[in-house]
Amino acid sequence: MTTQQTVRLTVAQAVVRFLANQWSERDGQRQKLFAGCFGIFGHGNVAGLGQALLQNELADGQEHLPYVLARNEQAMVHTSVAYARQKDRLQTWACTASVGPGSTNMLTGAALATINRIPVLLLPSGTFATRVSGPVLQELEQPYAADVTVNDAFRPLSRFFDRVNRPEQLPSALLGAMRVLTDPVETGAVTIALPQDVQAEAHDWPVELFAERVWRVARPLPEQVDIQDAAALARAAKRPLIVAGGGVHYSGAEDALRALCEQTGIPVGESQAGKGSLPHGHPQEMGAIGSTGTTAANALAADADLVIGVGTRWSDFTTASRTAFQNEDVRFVNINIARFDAGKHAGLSVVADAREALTALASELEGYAVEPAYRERQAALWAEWDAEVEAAYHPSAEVTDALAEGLLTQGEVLGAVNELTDPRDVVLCAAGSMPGDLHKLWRVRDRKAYHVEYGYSCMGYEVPASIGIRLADESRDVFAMVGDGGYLMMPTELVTAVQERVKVIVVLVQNHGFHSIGSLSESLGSQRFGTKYRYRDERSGRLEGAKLPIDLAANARSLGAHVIDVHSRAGLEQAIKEAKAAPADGGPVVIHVETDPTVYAPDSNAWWDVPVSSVSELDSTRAAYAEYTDHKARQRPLLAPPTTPDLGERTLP
Ligand SMILES: Cc1ncc(C[n+]2csc(CCOP(=O)(O)OP(=O)(O)O)c2C)c(N)n1
Ligand SMILES: [Mg+2]
Repeated sequence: MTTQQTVRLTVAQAVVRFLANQWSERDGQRQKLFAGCFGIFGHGNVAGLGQALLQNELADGQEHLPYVLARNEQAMVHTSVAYARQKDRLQTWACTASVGPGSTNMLTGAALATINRIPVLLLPSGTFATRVSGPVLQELEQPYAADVTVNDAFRPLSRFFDRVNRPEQLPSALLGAMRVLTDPVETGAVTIALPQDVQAEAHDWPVELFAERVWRVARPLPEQVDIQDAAALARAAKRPLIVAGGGVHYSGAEDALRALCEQTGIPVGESQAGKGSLPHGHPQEMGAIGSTGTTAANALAADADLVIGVGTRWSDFTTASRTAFQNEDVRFVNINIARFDAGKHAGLSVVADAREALTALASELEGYAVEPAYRERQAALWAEWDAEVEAAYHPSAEVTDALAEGLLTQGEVLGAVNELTDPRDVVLCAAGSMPGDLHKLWRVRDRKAYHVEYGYSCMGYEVPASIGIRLADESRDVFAMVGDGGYLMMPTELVTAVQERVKVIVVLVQNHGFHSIGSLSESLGSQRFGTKYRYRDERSGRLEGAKLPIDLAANARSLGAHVIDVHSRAGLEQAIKEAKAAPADGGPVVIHVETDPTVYAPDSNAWWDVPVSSVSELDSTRAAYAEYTDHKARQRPLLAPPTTPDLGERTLP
């Protein structure tokens, strides 16, 4: 009889050693599952995980889990998520935080990860499992439930949650966490709460817990019968349309999509996460769809009789709050790895990996193509839209002459960045008016070159995410487009970029407040109330006085960034070139530019459902409500027609 070999380590040391030995694999390619661990220490992790990470950093002959000090716990989750998204969800980071506020600061990041279906491992610290010293500093006490801690708030935001109250629970917690992180259906925020006394407790672990483990990321195949039904629907359709979502990118299905489109002539509209599924200029590429869509994609959507969603979760922006698809008989086919999404809009569910399903569909559709007139329509619609984009990138003298000295339009800022970056450079954004403008206007030339977080649209994502994107691929420059509001939420990680000498380029677009919410407010009758960064006016007592004397360029400079202040189109172009030429290990570069928010991106007349007060003392609100009810009348439940069309004889295998 052999006795099982064991090794004596603390729980925290076991966590670090285990994480350093996890790998993911897809299509025969293997990579470390964890690039490292971000953290901010305090009581709860300084002596537990902190000691374990130190010991790991100093050890020779062991797999390493590099530690990086961040500035804000929410931000370090954003950095990890951006890294994982850029790595097609095959690699991520762990995040450790101290007891209480350190841990709950990660909640927003957890929600963002889960909503965007991006893997990240969160290790919030907990108060004592033994409770002997309680209540400790920062401990929540609930009279009705002695075992509740602030970390229970992670439960609804995580795809997997465990709290390790005894060392014996750790192996199953870790294995469960890895299973969910590497499962493309389940993935999102994964949380293992670690009470501070448990982290420091020693235990005899079986050595096999620390063996190298490889987690295969699955590519489930579609059911042949589903592919046959989908193909029959396509053959019966006159005006089919594909809607590409983030799943196209995560699966690496761009080539399969392109082949299907070229073979059949089916056009493609893209969600925010799916943008770049086809490159700009491809004949079937109709660009953004939905509330922030192009006129081309939205015109095709309006009378499409078959909509094939690929890897999309059908958010309200994608469906223009269920007004984008107006054909009475429109049917949906949903190719999705998650049955949950595949079932939406009463669509025909094709539960599979996107690349596999698109390849199977292309072969089932051999010999089928849309009519030439439909291809001609696509080309005409696209030419019309692309001319609008060109005009936004290069506004006429009539537009620019009307601007105050030193101000640019937002469209020309995006245009200059687009035209002066390399095709592989990454543009990044999350909240404000720029995500919508980027969705409409950005010309994507590489599959990983567009990164707009629009699942949670979280102000503050941009600066920390730029670090994650750059760490994921140092051969690309990263341009974080951030508004003044978003910048003020989370400029902190510029310091982390300085510390790690990470070259990120932040384009800080100053327009003195919330242009996005301001124009939304105005369109809903709320008169831009409370959306400008202004002094309180002495007479009216309202926030409509002079502009605040804030200098965000100086702010960025004070945090260690190299800042370029621009006041003209030529100055902006020069700044972009200078930023690109900056050293690869020179840390962050910030380009500060002021824009005139009253010049809008071209409109596609699409709608987004934001309810308006149904009774009001204000004329502006009453007018907006009348318009709102008109739009509401166009909203459709998007359920299948009552009778299923006859698909004809199906050849069974
Ligand atoms: C954390 C967070 N809080 C609030 C919002 C709601 N919100 C969306 S955009 C926006 C204003 C963004 O301002 P800024 O970054 O200056 O961009 P601009 O709208 O001026 O383009 C707000 C408050 C949000 N998306 N995220
Ligand atoms: Mg702003």
